[in-house]
Amino acid sequence: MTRKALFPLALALVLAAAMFVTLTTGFALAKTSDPAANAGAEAAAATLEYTLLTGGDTGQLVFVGVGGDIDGVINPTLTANPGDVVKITMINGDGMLHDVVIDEFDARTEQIADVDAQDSITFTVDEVGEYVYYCSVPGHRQAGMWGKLIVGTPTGDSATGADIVRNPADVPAPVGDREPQTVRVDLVAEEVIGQLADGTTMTYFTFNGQVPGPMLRVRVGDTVEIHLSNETSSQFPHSIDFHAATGPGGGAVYSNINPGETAVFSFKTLAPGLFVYHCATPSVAHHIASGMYGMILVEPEGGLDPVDREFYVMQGEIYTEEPYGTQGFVHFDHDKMLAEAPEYFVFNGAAAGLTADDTALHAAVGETVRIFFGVGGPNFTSSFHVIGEIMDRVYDQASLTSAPLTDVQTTLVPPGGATMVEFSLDVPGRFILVDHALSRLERGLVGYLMVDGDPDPAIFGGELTEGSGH
Ligand SMILES: [Cu+2]
Repeated sequence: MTRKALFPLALALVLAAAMFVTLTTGFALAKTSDPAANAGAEAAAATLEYTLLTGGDTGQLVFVGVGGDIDGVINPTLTANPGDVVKITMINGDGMLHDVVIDEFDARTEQIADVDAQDSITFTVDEVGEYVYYCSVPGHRQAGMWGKLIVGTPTGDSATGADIVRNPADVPAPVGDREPQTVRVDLVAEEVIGQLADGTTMTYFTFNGQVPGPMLRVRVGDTVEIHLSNETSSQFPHSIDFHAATGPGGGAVYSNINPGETAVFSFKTLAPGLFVYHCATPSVAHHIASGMYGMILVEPEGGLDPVDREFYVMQGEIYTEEPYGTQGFVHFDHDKMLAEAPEYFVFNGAAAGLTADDTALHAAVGETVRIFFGVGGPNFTSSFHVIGEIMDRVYDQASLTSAPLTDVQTTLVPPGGATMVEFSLDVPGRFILVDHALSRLERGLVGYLMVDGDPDPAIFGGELTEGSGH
């Protein structure tokens, strides 16, 4: 009890000490213009300083940033520019044995276990890249004591990350007419630095490395056996909630797992439909905004009518500290998320994600198209619309047991909801998928349906007037 009561005070003292150290070092920096004074004075050469406190008051095996932009941030991402001399000071805040190591720079503090004891590493970063700092005491990195040092991706420099956009044609084959069975599904929670836009990257939380997670396809009456693993390298716990499941949390009660763990649970599909699944680990909205959502199609008995092309598209919002269009690595902004003020709106995870030739939807005149469309969100309802098309059939709210709406221009899809739309293609050209709340188009929400074939002037014809611009 006493120890607990004293702890915040101890922490305050540590923080004060850390600030004092930073201040005095700052003075030292200012004063050491005499080269002789630099001899053996490593700290004075540092152009960038960070302080990390072990544990802090979190009760977890983590580093907590002290001072500046990283103050209070768990496992903060440290940034530097090539040529910087970086000093990282570790202060022991929990009385357990720890160190800070960055392999690439051969930088390693002493291992210290005394509360308030500290040590630092100073090294020069030359190469642009992403590095990991971690505690090398056995088990500590796995338990969560690691973070990133990113060199050379500040605002203004473009960045490249993993391609996280799921191809909209990545749809499983129809189930069709078969008896119910047990279907095993393996999912992996993966945290990746992915390409948000041209020259812009961010940390995504994904199922199986892409956004949305894989489309799953079963029939009503099937038992779905989920094996969810959380990668060892993850920094957060993750879980999964299936809207297709009947039971508390949609499965989240069985699946909240730490890095390195695997959960297994099953549910029976009692109703057909197109259902969203998503991570349900708090802050749930943060995990969803980072890309952790997907859909499962539960086909009715006998399956769906065949069509020529099926596509899988999901909409989401992304909340970053940096304004829309900023180059480089951008950071998640919790306040903007609570204010529901996103910087980006995305189809399949990235700004303009479905406009490249290899990620656009492709079809031909005379074909029938079915789009499985859902909203991961977390917050914004979509007014889903395909510019230049009329949807022949809309399975409103993704209900497959109701008759579809016919001849629809725009359909509403709420967060955590879906729709199934079908239409035939009469003329060629580029048809544009949007949310008809069109401000969002200017924040990245756009996809192309490219249709090949011969024009039919009886359906759509005319002449481009000279000077009309387009
Ligand atoms: Cu998660």
